[in-house]
Amino acid sequence: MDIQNVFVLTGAGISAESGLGTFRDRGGVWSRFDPMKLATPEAFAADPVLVHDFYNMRRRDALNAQPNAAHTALAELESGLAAQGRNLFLCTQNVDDLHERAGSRAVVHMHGELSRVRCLACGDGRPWREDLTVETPCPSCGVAGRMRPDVVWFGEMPKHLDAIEDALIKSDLFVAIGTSGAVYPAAGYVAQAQAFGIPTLALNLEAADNAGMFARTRLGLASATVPAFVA
Ligand code: BV8
Repeated sequence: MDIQNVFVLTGAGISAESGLGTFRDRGGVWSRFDPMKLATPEAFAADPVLVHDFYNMRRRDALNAQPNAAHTALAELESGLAAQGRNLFLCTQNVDDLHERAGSRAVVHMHGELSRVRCLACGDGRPWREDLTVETPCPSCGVAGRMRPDVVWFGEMPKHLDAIEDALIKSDLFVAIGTSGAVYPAAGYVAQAQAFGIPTLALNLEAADNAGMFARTRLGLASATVPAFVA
């Protein structure tokens, strides 16, 4: 089969070997922190300082982490396909920047990015800065106390959904890497690919919640399975 467009969806598992915690594995982020107290708009309204501290901790961890062989392999896949006039659409649920730091040029962060903040008063989005606190006035509208992490919380609309759906329909291969298939709408993409007759592949450490939806699965560490897939 001639594969022109590859759609790759990544989750926290691809960054696990870089030392960043996953969410639902044993000892994962959500087993240590309550997502309803940290990753919802209501949580931010209730305690913006607690939420900012949580994301500052995640940001520091991400800055101290290095991309691993799986991130690098996807960057090589992107450039290799482009050299042949073909395309990789890389959609990540992750909010870290390890794909970019591994060399990927086009990364779609459907759950937003740790490296960005957004003003709730005027909507202005901008890079996060070390000295930024909850009280920092927005440089665009001047309102203080309304800057939030520019990530997508539970109950919020993920970003770039139209571009994602468009790329998914056009893809010739759907690959999910390091995701538990627990969070929607991302977890539903494999079912959509199947419905469109698109071949599907899961590269995961263990069977995901939606494992039954994949035509093929390769279990193992992403740092081994992704380079093997790309080779
Ligand atoms: C929304 C961002 C309205 C900030 C996160 C049906 C349809 C639509 C919505 C819903 C629905 N049912 C329920 C909902 C609501 C909800 C939802 O899905 N809840 C779940 C818990 C049931 N969804 C939402 O609220 C979403 N918004 O629905 O808006 C809408 C409606 C229709 C259509 C569109 C929109 C917003 C969800 C985003 C929430 N934000 N985080 C932050 O990071 O703090 S959630 C969080 O989960 C992260 O973003 C994370 O990326 C995401 C998914 O987790 P995974 O990446 O999969 O990580 P996990 O730990 O779970 O799994 C890791 C996997 O890796 C494991 O399988 C493990 O085996 C594997 N692994 C580990 N190590 C390795 C490895 N694999 C390979 N190698 C290794 N070394």
